[in-house]
Amino acid sequence: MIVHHLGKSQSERIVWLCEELGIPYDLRVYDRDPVTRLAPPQYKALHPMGAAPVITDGDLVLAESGAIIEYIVAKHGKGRLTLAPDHPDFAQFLFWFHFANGTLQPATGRNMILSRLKLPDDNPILRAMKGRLDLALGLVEARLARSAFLAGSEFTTADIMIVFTLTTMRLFLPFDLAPYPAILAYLQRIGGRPAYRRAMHKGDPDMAPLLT
Ligand SMILES: N[C@@H](CCC(=O)N[C@@H](CS)C(=O)NCC(=O)O)C(=O)O
Repeated sequence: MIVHHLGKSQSERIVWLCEELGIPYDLRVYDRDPVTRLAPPQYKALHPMGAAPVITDGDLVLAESGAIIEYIVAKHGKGRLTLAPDHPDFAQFLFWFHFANGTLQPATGRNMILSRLKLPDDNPILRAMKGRLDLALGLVEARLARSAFLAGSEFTTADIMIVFTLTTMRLFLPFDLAPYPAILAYLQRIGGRPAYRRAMHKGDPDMAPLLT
């Protein structure tokens, strides 16, 4: 299996997952275009959507973070990093796994695009979208004030899904985590994981993870 990692992107999740599982994989790293910050043509050629992450596994070309994570965990996880339906936190696990890329990441993406339009601070769309992001971050904060990881006491792929948005995404949309002490404490726990440190070092050796 080849993990195609676009520098400073959501594909860091897949490198991290492989490191957590300790499975063999080949890593190919691609730099973003220095002007547009988009994926280079070689990356765009991998999949019709042209966005990171992408993996190739034999003839299979698979995109979309959630699909790739579910694919790898189903094939190689042996039950690790997920919660089974009979686990008391199963529904929490599902909620947070999907919340990460279904709500939080799109909220940051919309704010990133709006920030480029240089709208006045009182623009109603800007305020509404900022409000949505604050609401989502507040929900994560409340969850992490009560449990060590998103699904509960166990580290799962829900955590692997969300950490990009709380860290590397802030290169593209700077937002202050000072009002969210439980998120900051959580990021310190994440930064203490050897697999996370290995993944970030392999994928983005020139970047210190944005854990504060
Ligand atoms: N929902 C998709 C989002 C993919 C996405 O937007 N990836 C960004 C990286 S953070 C990308 O490839 N941007 C560069 C580009 O579009 O050229 C996923 O999670 O896989």
